Amino acid sequence: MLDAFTKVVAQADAQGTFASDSQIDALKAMVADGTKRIDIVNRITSNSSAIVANAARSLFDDQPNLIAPGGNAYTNRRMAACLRDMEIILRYVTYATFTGDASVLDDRCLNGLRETYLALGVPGGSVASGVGKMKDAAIAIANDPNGITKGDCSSLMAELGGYFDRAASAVG
Ligand code: PEB
Repeated sequence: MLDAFTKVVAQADAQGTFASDSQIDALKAMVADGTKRIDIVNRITSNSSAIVANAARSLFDDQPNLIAPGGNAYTNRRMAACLRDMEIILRYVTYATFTGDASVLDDRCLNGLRETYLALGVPGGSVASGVGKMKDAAIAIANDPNGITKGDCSSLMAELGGYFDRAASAVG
């Protein structure tokens, strides 16, 4: 598991070089935006239940076959597993956002997930659609200008969206 800083160090060390100017500039920009980054993680974390529940409701509205007999989220056990999976994915997206690096998401959540879903018969495209719904909700909450000092969060929102896209395309 790397963060944006350890990734730069690992890359530079592998080449036996000092960190480059552009790498230092990128990390400087990350530090300058650090409070915004932590605010984003905090907002998503404290709204995680609503983000998961609303995305799942909307997914089952779109794809009612999932909760009908024979569907992959049919029975309380599978429904619980489904909500838990969405929560796990959201949790790893917050970790990646926190560290500014996708490796924690890749290594501990997405690696092998497609194969797991194939083996279980869980429809990966439906999971991807649920992740897309969590993305929209998370960005709406994290990017809400009300009740917070206003600033430009566009690059952080693009980064956050990228982690959701990465999760969706890993299973979809
Ligand atoms: C991944 N999900 C399931 C299992 C595993 C994961 C390992 C099998 C074991 C179990 O049932 O608990 N676990 C999960 C994950 C990590 C992990 C992401 C990362 C660290 O450790 N069913 C649907 C929806 C979708 C869904 C499309 C969006 O119809 C999910 C939610 N996952 C789902 C379901 C099961 C499952 C298991 C229903 C149970 C499948 C079954 O037992 O038939």
